[in-house]
Amino acid sequence: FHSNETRIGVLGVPFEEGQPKVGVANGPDAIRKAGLIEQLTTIHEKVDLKDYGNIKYEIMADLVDEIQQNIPNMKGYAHVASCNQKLSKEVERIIRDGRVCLTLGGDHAIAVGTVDGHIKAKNEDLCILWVDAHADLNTNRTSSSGNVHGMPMALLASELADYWPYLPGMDWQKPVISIRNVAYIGLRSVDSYERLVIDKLGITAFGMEDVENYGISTVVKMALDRIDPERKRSIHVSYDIDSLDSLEAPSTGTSVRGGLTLREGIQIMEMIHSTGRLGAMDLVEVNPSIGSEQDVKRTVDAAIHIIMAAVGHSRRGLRLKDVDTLPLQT
Ligand code: 6HN
Ligand code: MN
Ligand code: MN
Ligand code: MN
Repeated sequence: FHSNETRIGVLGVPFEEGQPKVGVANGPDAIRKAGLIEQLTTIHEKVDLKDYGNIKYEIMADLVDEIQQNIPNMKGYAHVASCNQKLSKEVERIIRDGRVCLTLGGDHAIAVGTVDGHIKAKNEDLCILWVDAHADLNTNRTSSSGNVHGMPMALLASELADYWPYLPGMDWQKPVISIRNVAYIGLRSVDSYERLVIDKLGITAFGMEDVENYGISTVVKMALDRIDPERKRSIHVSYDIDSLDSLEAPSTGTSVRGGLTLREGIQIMEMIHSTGRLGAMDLVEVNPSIGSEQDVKRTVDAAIHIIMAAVGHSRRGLRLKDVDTLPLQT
């Protein structure tokens, strides 16, 4: 089933304070420059696309000094809090405008804002598919890096709220999503405390060995059975490009070999599209400053393929409307 109108809003978030590598802030522009917007409008005649440009935020000045003393082990905290507050509002506005919100990162710390905005716009329960090599489930106590892009899922999950200190400047963010409504696909680099949380809370987590054993289609079906059993929830896909194998997506900050093929990555999003309930998607961690020109091209191109699948591009080709014969020679 494809409704004949597709309403999409694209939002860029040039944010890189959630991790130490320079360049991931240029992800949105690299993806646009490679032709994303033009390609999206070719999916079919009825695509209504609006590019909201790149987000701009002002840092909450009062946070800067206070935070570094009071919240240990969250690098760039003032930026993370400030950017996500603005981002949540923007995502909420785009979804309320009746569009699927497509957010281009930036590092994965921005998922705090996109998921929050999605929850606020839909005002109902939501489910999350987290496609990633990593679980992004660290707290500031368990993280060995202090990089907030390894923490967004722990900030969002209601079950983990008690494991955080008071976070000034984050009061707008309510950790209301239950971890029972979250499924991971693609895991292969999980920290010990993250593993503990996954086991204790019984989180739905499909690692690469599950993809190997069951195949990607079955994995996606099993994930949806768990997080959206009644097939009624709005789906949030948070797609970290490092879920793909390093050969498919070399230009990313925390690449891990042995990952998804691009075919598997596309298949996931075709299946999500066919539910008709994709509400928002993040495509994060494309870093055009990592690797050769070829590497960057390949990574950006993979990102575009995945996004195209998410919004209805079919590998079977476009079905012509009201045409069922070939044109004759004249
Ligand atoms: N990402 N688990 C590691 C950490 O630093 O907490 C890696 C996190 C990677 C985060 O790729 O979005
Ligand atoms: Mn930086
Ligand atoms: Mn991630
Ligand atoms: Mn990752």
